[in-house]
Amino acid sequence: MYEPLNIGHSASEPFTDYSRWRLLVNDGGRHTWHYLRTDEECAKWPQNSIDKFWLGMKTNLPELPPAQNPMEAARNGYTFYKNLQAHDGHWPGEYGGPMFLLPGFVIGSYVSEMGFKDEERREMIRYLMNRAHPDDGGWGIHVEGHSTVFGTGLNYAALRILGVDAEHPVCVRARATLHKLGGAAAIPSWGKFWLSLLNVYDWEGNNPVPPELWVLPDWLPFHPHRWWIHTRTVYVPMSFLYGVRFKAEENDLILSLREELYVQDYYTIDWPAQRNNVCKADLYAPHSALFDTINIVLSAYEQCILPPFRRAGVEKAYELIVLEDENTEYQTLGPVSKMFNLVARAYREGPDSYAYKQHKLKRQDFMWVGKDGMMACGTNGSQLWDVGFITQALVETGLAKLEENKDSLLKALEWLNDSQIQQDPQHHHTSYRHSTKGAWGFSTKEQGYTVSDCTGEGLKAVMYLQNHLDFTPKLVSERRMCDAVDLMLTLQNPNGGFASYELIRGPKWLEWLNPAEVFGDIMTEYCYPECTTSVITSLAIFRKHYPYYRAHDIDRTIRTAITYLHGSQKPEGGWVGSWGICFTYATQFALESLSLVGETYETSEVSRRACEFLIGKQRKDGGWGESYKSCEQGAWVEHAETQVVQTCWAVMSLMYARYPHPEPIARAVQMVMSRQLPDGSWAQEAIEGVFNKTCAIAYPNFKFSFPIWMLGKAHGYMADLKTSSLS
Ligand code: LAN
Repeated sequence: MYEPLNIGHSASEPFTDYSRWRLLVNDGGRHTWHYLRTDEECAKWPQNSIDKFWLGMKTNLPELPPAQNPMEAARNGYTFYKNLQAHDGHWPGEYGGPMFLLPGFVIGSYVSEMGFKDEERREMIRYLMNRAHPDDGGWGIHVEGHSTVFGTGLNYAALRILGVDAEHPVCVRARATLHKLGGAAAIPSWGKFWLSLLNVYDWEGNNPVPPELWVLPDWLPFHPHRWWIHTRTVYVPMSFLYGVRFKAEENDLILSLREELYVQDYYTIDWPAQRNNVCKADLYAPHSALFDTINIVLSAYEQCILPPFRRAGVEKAYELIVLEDENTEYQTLGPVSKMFNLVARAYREGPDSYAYKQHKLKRQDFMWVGKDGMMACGTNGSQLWDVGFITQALVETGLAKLEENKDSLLKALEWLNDSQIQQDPQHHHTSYRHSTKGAWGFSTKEQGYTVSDCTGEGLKAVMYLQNHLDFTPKLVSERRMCDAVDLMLTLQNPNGGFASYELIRGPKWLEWLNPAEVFGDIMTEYCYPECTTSVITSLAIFRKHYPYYRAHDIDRTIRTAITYLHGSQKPEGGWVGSWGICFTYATQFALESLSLVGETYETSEVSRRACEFLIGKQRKDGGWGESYKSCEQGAWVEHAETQVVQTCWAVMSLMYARYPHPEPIARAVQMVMSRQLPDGSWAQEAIEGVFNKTCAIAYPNFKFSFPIWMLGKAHGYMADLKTSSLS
C-alpha cells in the first residue's frame, strides 16, 4: 500500500514541516491533527500556542516575574497553562505511553486497506525510531519499559508496513533484538492475534477464542458480559475475527515478514506448539493450570466445531460489534477494540460502507503528533480528567477569583456542561452496558462510557465552579447533578468500594482465565481507592449543597466506602495505585477520603500511619520519586530521579491529613518551585500513569494541574500552621 521510503538514519529532526501541523478541536472536545499543505491554508489558520507546545516548538510565551512564594508560583503556573486551553474550554493533551497501540493502528489499517496520509506515516516512522530502546533497538510494552517480543515484534512489523526497508539500520537492530529474544513465535497472545490477522502467524498458533461464549446463557458465572469491560470489548471482535479466521491476502511484504520475524523457517514451525510459547521477557501473568486445561478442551472442540453453533456465535459477536460502534459514534471504548472493530466492519461491509468511513474518520481521534513524531493514544484523549483537576485546583487555591482567570473558568464550565452524558446508551441492555445518564466519561461525551471517578471529578468540578464562585452561571441544573449522584449510587459494590466503569460482575476466579500474559488483574472489575475517593468526595460535597437529596443513601455509601478504604491500606501505611504511579498517587486519594470524615493525622491511626509512610520516603532534596515498577510489584520502588508530580501528590496527602509539621512540606514546596521554568511551566519528567499493572501511560497535563494545586494549597496551609503554632 505504501511506496518504500528512503529514510535517513537520524530521527531527531522532523520528517515533515512542523510549522504545518494544526490541532483541530471540535464537536465536544474531539481533537485531531491536520497537516496543511499550502501557504495559504497556513496563513488562514495560524499555529497557536497549543499546537506549538505539544509539537515541542518554542511557544515564545513571556518570562514571568520570579515567584516569591508558593502562591505566586501557582499563579505563574496557571498564567502559562491558560495558554494551552482550547477555545471550547478543555485542555487537549497527548495520551501516549503504551507501545502496543500504534502497531494495532498500522496493522489493522493495512489489512483493511485504509491508508494513512504520507505525512502521518512519516511521523509514525519517526516516532518508532525515536522510541526504539537506546540499548538494543527494540521496543517494550510502554515507552519506559525493557524490550519485549510483544513490543519489538509488533513495532517491527509496523515499521515495515509503513515502508521502511528491512536493511535500514533501525530494522536491522530491532530484528537482531527480536531474534535474540527468540523471535516472533514467542510473542504473547495479543501479538499472535495481530500477526495472524496480518497473515504472518498461523491461526493454529493461537489458543482458541470461541465466539460461542456469547450465545451461552447470561447467568453463567464466566459469561463474557461479566468480564472487565476492556477485556470483553476486545474479546468481542477478537472472537469474531477468530471465528472467521480473517487473514490478509499474501503479498511480497507478508512473505518477507515471514522470513524476517522468526529465527526458524516459517514453513516448518510447529504452530500448535506455539500457543503457550511466551518469551520470559514478556511474561507478567503466566497461564493458570485451569486456563491451559480449558485450552486443551477448546482446541479439541476446534477440530469438530458445530457449524450452526459457531455461526450463531460469530453473528452474535458481529451484532455486539455494531452495537458498540453505534453506542460510541465509532469511537469505541478504547484503542485496541477500536482497531479490531474496524477490521471486522471492513471485512464484513467493505470500503464503501458507512461503517468503514466512520471508523476511518474516528481513527484520527486516537492519533497524536508530539515532538518525537506521531503516536497512538490510550483513549481519544483525557479531556474530562484534565478539566476536572485544574478547575478544582483553581477554586481551592483561590486563583479562580482573580479577574485574569474568570474567562478561562467560564469556558471550562461550558465544556463540563456540554460533556455530561444525559441519556442511557442507545443500545443499553442488548450491549450489556451500565447506565450512563448523568455520567461524565474520561474523554468526551461522544465516547459515552460512564467512569465512576470521572463522574465524581466532573460533578465536583461543576459544583466548585457553580456553587463556590459568584460569577458563574448555573449551567448544569440541580436535576442533572442529582442524575450524576443517582448514577454513582448504583456503582457501589457490596464491600463499599467503587470499581472503574461498572459493578464487579464476575467472580474473582475469572482471573485464572486471563489470556493476555502481559497484564495483571484484567478479567473482572476490582475496587480501587482512587475511584472510591472521587465518588465519595463528590457525594460529600453534594450533600453539603443539597442536604435533602437521598441523604440517607449518601451517608450510608460514604460510611461503607470508608470501611473499604481502611481495609485496603497496606500494612506499611500506603495504598497501591492502579491508575497512577503508585503509592503516592493512591495515598493522596485515600487521605482525601479520610479527611472528609474527620480522620486526620491527629485523630486517626490509619491516617497517621499513611503520613509516616510518606515521610519515610521523602528524599534529601525534599521531593518524592517512585518508579512505575511499584505498580508491577505492589511494593515501593524508588525512581532514580525526584518527580515533581509525585512530590505534589505526597504533599497533597499530607495536607489532607492535616500533617502538623511544616518542615517536610516547606522543603517539598521549595523543590517544586525550584523546578519551575521562567515562563511558569514545568518540564516533562517521568511518565505519570499506569494500567493493568504493567503498562505505563502519560498524563502530561498533570505537571501543570498538580503543582498549581499543591503550591496554592500549601501557601495557605503553611500560613495556618504558623498561626496555630503561635496561638
Ligand atoms: C484508563 C484511563 C483513565 C482511567 C482512570 C479514570 C484514571 C481510572 O481512575 C479508571 C480507569 C480509566 C478510565 C482507564 C481504564 C483503562 C484504560 C482505558 C486507561 C488506562 C487508558 C488506556 C486503558 C486501556 C485499557 C488501554 C487499551 C488496552 C487494553 C488492554 C484494552
